[in-house]
Amino acid sequence: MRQRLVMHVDMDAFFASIEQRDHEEYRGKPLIVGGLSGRGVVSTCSYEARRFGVHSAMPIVRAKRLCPQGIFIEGDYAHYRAVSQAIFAIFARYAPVVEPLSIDEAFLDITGMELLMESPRAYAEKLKAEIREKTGLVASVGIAPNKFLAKLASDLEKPDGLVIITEEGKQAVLDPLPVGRIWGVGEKTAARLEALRIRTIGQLRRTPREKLVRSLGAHMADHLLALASGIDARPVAPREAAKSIGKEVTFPADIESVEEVERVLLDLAEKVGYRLRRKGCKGRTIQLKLRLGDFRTYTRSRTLAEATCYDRDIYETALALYRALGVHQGIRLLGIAISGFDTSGAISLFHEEVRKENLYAAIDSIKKRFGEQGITKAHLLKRERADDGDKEDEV
Ligand code: TTP
Ligand code: MG
Repeated sequence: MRQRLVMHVDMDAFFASIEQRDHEEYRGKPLIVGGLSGRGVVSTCSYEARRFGVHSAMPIVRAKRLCPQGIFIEGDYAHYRAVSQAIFAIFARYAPVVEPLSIDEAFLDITGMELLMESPRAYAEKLKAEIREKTGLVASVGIAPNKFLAKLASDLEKPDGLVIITEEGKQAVLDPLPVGRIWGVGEKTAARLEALRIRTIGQLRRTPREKLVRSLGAHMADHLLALASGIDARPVAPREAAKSIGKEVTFPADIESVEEVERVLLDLAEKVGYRLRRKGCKGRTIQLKLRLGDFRTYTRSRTLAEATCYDRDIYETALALYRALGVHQGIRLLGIAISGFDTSGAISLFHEEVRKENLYAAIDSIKKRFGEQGITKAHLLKRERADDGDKEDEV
């Protein structure tokens, strides 16, 4: 197979850098962007603030203790989204295929573009310079033969980084790093590996497959061994706008009570809402799916007057649909999906909207850091059930 060339670009201290660009008085200072209410969390902070130990998803209260001289601001998410669009417009001119990962980062497949570049390094320097010129912001770039290594590379010399990992050099870079640097290794997997005394990627790579399979299962073991060897065949794939976003769950034993249905719907609504907000979109049509033990399946939907991305709206609509259906027993599967996306992306400036956006931004910040279980109603954590995963219908 021809060697690929993948570039990963990630903006440095994105929200904070935008604010420092726009406000001279913030430059060179520890600046913290986040929800300022009592229970708010840090969205991000300038590198000056990171020296005090402040980081994303930390409670604001703690950030204030660590860095009392810091400047604390709420942030303007609509503004950050607009800047993000300008950056993605630049990306689009540097690669035929761009895969957005979040508001400030993307993979660019630059395989076969040698004619356009003196060298991969010169190409990345040109891109960084153009971003700086057009937006006044600094990006870190990683280039490697695959996505995993490219993402790792962009992070190695942040801020203002530019790191190239080659096929020949990859093992030397990977081996000393802690296993937590592998994309997808969260606290749980890291703890399992720690129990096997595997701390570095090098140790992981040299562990017999069977030993890993016993602890993590074949699927995870193979996945980790490949990444530890710097192998990752996942293609850079553009994300088409999804037509619908949904989540459904199948229960190990059919559920029999209305209370239980309500709890599950709340959980599903929170998950769907979170994913909508991460994509920065709102939907108007909410669909409920319900399957009985005998596989009879019902779907019901309702279109709201206004598009939403809020858990409460999604939950209340799904609940109303469920109540109207009048089926209360022997439920095998429940799902919620939302479609009819609002493409304008316009954000209402009414106070109530802003307050809600900030509240949900704070919730999402925690979820992004700790996974979707980061914030959820405590009683949901007690439930054991099979999760059918995310559903996203590509156009
Ligand atoms: P990141 O790229 O993770 O962080 P960053 O750009 O601020 O800093 P770095 O130089 O380390 O890349 O996230 C991009 C933006 O997403 C960030 O500026 C704010 C937002 N964000 C949150 O709102 N909450 C979070 O928990 C995280 C991690 C990011
Ligand atoms: Mg970033």
